[in-house]
Amino acid sequence: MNLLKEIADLVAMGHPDSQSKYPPSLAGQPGVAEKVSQALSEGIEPQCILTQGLMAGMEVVGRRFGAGEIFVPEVLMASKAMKAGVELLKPHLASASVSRRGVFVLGTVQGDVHDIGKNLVKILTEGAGWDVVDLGTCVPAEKFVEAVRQYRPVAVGLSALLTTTMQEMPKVIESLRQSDLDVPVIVGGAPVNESFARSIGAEYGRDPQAAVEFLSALN
Ligand code: B12
Repeated sequence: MNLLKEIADLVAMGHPDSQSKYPPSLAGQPGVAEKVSQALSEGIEPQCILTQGLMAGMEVVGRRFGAGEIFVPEVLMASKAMKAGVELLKPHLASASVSRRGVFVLGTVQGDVHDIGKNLVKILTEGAGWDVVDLGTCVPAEKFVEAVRQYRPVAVGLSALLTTTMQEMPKVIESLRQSDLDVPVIVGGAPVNESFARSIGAEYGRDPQAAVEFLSALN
């Protein structure tokens, strides 16, 4: 669908909305926000806009960044553009009518500032009925322990986007176990996979839906 491709391209170019002067070639022209609104009003499924529009654009950014074709400032603009779209989708992805099912503690591990994926997990688990305690980014193991003591969640979700910071995940699990907190943990993020998750005693979550299914199976 053309509109979804346009949204993906606008994310990749880092143009959040018509107010944004970045990139100069698109100043004053509709950005991600306007195109997402248009897609919603045309009745395109919010989930489709998310995956085939916003996330598809971010995938392109990831490839270009990895190949050294673009740098951190461009990636930051793309993240801003993606967030502008996610904000508009939020009310459609999260339905207020579902009954509350328990607490899910979520955070990006220490040393890691990536939060786009974590925020999507938050939106979709909240939408499915969990009260999400979002500890944010760069969260040290002790903070997870404190939050589990305080909120007694159904489960904990950890996100990491760097091969270095995914090594924090076993540390969090270790700290929870040493504190006698036997709470199930689900881990996700681009470098994480099934076998890594299994090796540290956690469940693997490829995407936010995996977190929803994991939580549903527990509760
Ligand atoms: C955006 C981005 C940034 C932005 C982050 C902005 C923000 N607010 O998040 C900025 C510019 C700050 C950034 C910084 C850096 N980044 Co960066 N970044 C990216 C990029 C392009 C996209 C990540 C993203 O948001 N993807 C979109 C979301 C939706 O996908 P996702 O996060 O994977 O989440 C999905 C799933 O993984 C899953 N999920 C995620 N978490 C969880 C948790 C649970 C519980 C569950 C169930 C599921 C789940 O659900 C999500 C939806 O499906 C990736 C490239 C890539 N392909 O991942 C590089 C990437 C992750 N970054 C990279 C690097 C190297 C860096 C820097 C070190 C660069 C530098 N030289 O400074 C710094 C590190 C900063 C730090 N200390 O954290 C590398 C990592 C390499 C590696 N293997 O370790 C990557 C892979 C780029 C590359 N190809 O080289 N980055």
